[in-house]
Amino acid sequence: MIAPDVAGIAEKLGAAADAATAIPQLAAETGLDVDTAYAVQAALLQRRLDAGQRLVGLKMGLTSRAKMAQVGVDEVIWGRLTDAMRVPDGGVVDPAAYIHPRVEPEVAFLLDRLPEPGEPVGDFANAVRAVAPAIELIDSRYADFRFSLPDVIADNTSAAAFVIGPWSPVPAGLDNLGVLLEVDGRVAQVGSTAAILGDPRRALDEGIRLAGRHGVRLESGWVFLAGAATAAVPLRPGAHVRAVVEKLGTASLRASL
Ligand code: OOG
Ligand code: MG
Repeated sequence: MIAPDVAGIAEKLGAAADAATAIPQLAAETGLDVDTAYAVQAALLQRRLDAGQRLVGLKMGLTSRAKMAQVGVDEVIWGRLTDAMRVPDGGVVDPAAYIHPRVEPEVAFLLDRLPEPGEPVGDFANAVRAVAPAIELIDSRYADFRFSLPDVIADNTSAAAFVIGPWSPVPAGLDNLGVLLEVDGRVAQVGSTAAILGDPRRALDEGIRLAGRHGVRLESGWVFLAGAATAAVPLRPGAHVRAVVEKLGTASLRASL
């Protein structure tokens, strides 16, 4: 089989996001494996940097069983966040700018002093300056929100937008905080931060390890999304969405009509 066309695949995925138009899955047809899929993801990031965006962080995906089960992929993955994806807390997003947007509750970390590559995080309170409740808006560029592992990695792990709530100092424990996703004042999903690899702090170890395999080193000042604790729900026009994390507070967004 001829080597997959990394630049060509990245261009297809980037154009699909720009036009908010789904494309067919492409990993099976192009022979894309996980390593090559991360190369596509890097090319997609470069496309955004060329358009003037800035890399501001990293997101984990499929760190909870609820998420793995929802999408039928059971490996932890990671993607890149740029400044253009950030929506202010309480801000408005236009659902028509996306293909089939979904929202999910997350915990965000503001990174501080990180260990050398290959070393464990050790003292979490040293590595992380602050924590916050967050919402991730995901939008697979593939038809019907269906994909294989290399497909979703190439598609920057469905990253589309994110909202960070108020930052707090790192609390003593993060491993068993209640998580709610509310839509229009009604509870849509309930979970616990324990669903995120047993403790969301572990997501940072995994992020450092997995991104390090591809030569990416996390940086001080970056935002880090630990992965959703619950399944994601579709974002409908006009919806008001809140993610509530016990002890950390609330992040919210509104979808325009
Ligand atoms: C993949 C992205 C998963 C998470 O928090 O688990 C993710 C997807 O569900 O489309 O962001
Ligand atoms: Mg997520």
